[in-house]
Amino acid sequence: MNTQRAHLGLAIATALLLAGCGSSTDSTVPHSTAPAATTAPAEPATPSESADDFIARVNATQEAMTPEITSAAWLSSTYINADSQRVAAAANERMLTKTNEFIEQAKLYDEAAQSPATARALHLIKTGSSMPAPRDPAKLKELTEIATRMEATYGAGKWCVDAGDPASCKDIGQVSEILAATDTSTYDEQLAAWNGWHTISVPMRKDYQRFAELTNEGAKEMGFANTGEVWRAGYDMTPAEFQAETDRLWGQVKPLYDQLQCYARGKLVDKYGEKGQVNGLIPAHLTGNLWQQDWGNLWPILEPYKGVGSLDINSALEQRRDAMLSTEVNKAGGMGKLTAEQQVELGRKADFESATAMTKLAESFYTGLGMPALPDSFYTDSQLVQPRDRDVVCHASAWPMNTDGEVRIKMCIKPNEEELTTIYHELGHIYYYLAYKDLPPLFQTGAHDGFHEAIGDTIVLSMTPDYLASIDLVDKPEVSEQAVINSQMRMALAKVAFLPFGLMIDRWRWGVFDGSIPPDQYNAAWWKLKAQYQGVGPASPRGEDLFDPGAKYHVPGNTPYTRYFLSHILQFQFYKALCDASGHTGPLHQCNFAANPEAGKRYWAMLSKGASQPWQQTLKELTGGEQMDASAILDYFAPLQTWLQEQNQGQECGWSS
Ligand code: X8Z
Ligand code: ZN
Repeated sequence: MNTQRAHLGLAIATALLLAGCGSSTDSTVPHSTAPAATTAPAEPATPSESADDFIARVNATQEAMTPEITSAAWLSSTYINADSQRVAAAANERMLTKTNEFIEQAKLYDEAAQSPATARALHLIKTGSSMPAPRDPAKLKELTEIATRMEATYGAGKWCVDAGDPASCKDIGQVSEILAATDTSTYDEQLAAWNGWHTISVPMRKDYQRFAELTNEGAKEMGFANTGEVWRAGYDMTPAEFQAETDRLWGQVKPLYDQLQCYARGKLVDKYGEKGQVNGLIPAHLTGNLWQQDWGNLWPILEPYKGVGSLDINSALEQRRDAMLSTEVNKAGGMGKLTAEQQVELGRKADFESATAMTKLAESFYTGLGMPALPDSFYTDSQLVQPRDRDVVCHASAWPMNTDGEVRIKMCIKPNEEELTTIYHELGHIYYYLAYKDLPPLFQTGAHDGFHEAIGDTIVLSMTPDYLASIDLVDKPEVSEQAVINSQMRMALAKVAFLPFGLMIDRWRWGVFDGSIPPDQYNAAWWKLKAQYQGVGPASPRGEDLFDPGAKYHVPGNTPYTRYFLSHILQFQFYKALCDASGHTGPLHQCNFAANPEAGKRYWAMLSKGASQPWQQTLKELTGGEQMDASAILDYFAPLQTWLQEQNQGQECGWSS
């Protein structure tokens, strides 16, 4: 579910269930033994029920249904088996049916006079669906089966080097480790791992085609042209205006991305020779990341000034985990006293202690701003490390289990920098849930989904070298121009590299939903968009027998993705506003608002508004402006952009897609 709004299922999204990157009730449940829904759009609102009463009933229903639905979804994501899926399917089918019923009823009040709060709630009901479901019960059931199957296929996905030998199979964590080791894995090893992971999505191809047909049918019944239009309707502007907004924002940041692409490509060519590029494109398997969305693992190749201002957080986290293991081993009387099985157990214990310590570190940033401590149940009920005995969906997510502040995260944490920042990201969702938990359930979601994704990332921007030193993750930072460039590059490999990726995934899905990308061009269109936006290409042609979009979680998981692009613009706006509130003067990238009560107060005030008002108003209250705007990210990276331009002088930058 994920999704920001998903509320009563897929659709109403508003709230609950999916508000962050949460579960997937909406998208995953397999098939159901629940009572069949009726084809009728639901009982019409009776004349005796006013719009206010209708909204009160939706809120009460949401509050009542949420715990069971989220529990079922949680089980099916943390214990992938037929039973958990059956239970989740039944819950999901009930929820989808209810959602369709409420959407139909909400339309009956289009002309009625109503309070602003009721009008807002009605609007959210009609636009909050990420998986519009057909009314026909048989088709609704088929949709839930497909969605469940796709997510389970992804969650259990493995690349088996030798098809006959289960011991040769690698899960996403193991494949990612091969790609991440850009300084030790060879070109061919990275290529094999990348190709291997992209075999897991081949079986999803037919399912995705049918999924698009079925959700399009649901969208049309709701009064939209197709599913993509439903997704674009959730931004307090028309779908067409929203699309134009994303083009405008991309136009603002593209010159910065182009410089980074050019610099990275040059370094890859230095390392790999002509194999370091494909017609000006960066080879997809060489970026240290399965999807080329975060280039942080290219640090050994792209570090501007070797060793200046050590920012090796990975080593610090690994050392901490190893120290935890040593303590455990010593307590047990030394390694020599332990059986192989006991050694594995102690390793697991150290993994769990390390993951818990990393989570508490992230929590301390939020409490330092004056936000509440996480409830005890967060630590007892979250999944922090990957279980050994079963398949789970490892993709990180944050879950509101009810409408009253019971929250959890689901991750497979390892001791490295990428995972640490993901914890900060997930806690952003969690603190949003906690801040708006006293609003009516329909308003318990982000101002828009990009806000939800930006909360934790804004905190990550505040993790300057100074801050990292203050929590002993790096040595006292060096102050020099070279250190600034190194630190900016570290951030750009995560934030700037991401921008075109954040845009292209839904460019592809919008095209699938509106029919401009027909099924026999799924893969070709995917790579065309990757070339156009990211300047990335495959090492060898990818045919239509493959289904490369399915190898990225959010496609089988049906999580709209433009939210992350918006988040990467917005988080710099939030950061600037909180820096201003904390009294920061000087270059934006040097600001660290940790422990500043004024910043904390203003942030919490924004979070507490949830979706109770248009996002433009919420943005204005924090930043003073009503528009998403890239000037803050450009201001932040100004030193790096100048440096990149100098480095790239004489290079032929750019590519043709
Ligand atoms: O999916 C996520 C989060 C959960 S909302 C872990 N993110 C996107 C991704 O991994 O593709 C965070 C950044 C982008
Ligand atoms: Zn998220």
